[in-house]
Amino acid sequence: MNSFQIRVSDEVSTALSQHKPVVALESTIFSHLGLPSPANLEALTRCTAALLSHGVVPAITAVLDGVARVGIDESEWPLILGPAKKVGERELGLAVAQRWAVGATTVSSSLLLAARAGIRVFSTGGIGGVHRGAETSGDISSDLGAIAQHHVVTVCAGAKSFLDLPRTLEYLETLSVPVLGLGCDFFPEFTVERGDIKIPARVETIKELAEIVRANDALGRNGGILACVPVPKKDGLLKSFMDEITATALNDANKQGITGAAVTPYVLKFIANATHDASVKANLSLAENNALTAAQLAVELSIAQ
Ligand code: PSU
Ligand code: MN
Repeated sequence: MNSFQIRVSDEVSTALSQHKPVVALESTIFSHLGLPSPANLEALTRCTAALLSHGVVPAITAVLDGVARVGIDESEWPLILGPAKKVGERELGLAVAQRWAVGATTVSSSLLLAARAGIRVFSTGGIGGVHRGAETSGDISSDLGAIAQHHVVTVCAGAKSFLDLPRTLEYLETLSVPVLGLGCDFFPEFTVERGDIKIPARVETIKELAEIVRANDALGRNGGILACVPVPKKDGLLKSFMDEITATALNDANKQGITGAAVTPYVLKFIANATHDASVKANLSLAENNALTAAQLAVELSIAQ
């Protein structure tokens, strides 16, 4: 027998055994791959505080010293804030077997870890999706398959606006993922103040969202659900402004020959520089807001148990 197993922190496992609310968080967004320093620490602090303010236990996922972890405490935060290797779901086994020092988990690997630990709600910024030009590059984030597969609700501000959003939504439909807009008619576009693609379904309240989660459970659907919340209005960026910057960023990535897993971190960084960090401010705001929403959902689901 090998000893490859997921290490769930005492705090998280106690909360789960007592049916207390727990929300999983990924670590890529908090690493240098997702946000520049010191905004990454601010994001981690604000997201964690948002969960704690609702009495929810944060369960940050990561690979540390070759161990897949669910729930890391504050003394270990510096590890994920520093240099890290991106760990999608397919890299998890690799990172464990090869004992990677610090693996930053993406949406897909976090969902696997959350599901194995028995956590029902996961919060992130914007999910990955179908990249523009995917018809030739074939670049489709493994986030989508993982959202469909794992029995976890992902709370997000839609998908990153530099993706091909209509195709991302089509793909989610193909995978049979319920896509719900909380108080919004349009699929949120990450840091953009208002999207313009109609969302498949709108819900008004957290209670309604929880009811949909329970109905899916009762029907024996074992996959995930995508709950979308727009970036708070005061921090959202203008669509026309972002469209222009995105076009330049993608052009630049293309010219530099950036492909595969490197595309998302490269484009995020380019946009942060080009917007003089307004995109970073929006990213922090939406990540915190998603954590607040996820916290409310986790509380609602835990009450009904
Ligand atoms: N959203 C952010 N920042 C990020 C990401 C998403 O605001 O860094 C990361 C997430 O970890 C997501 C990943 O799972 O990008 C998707 O990468 P790719 O497109 O290579 O699958
Ligand atoms: Mn990709």
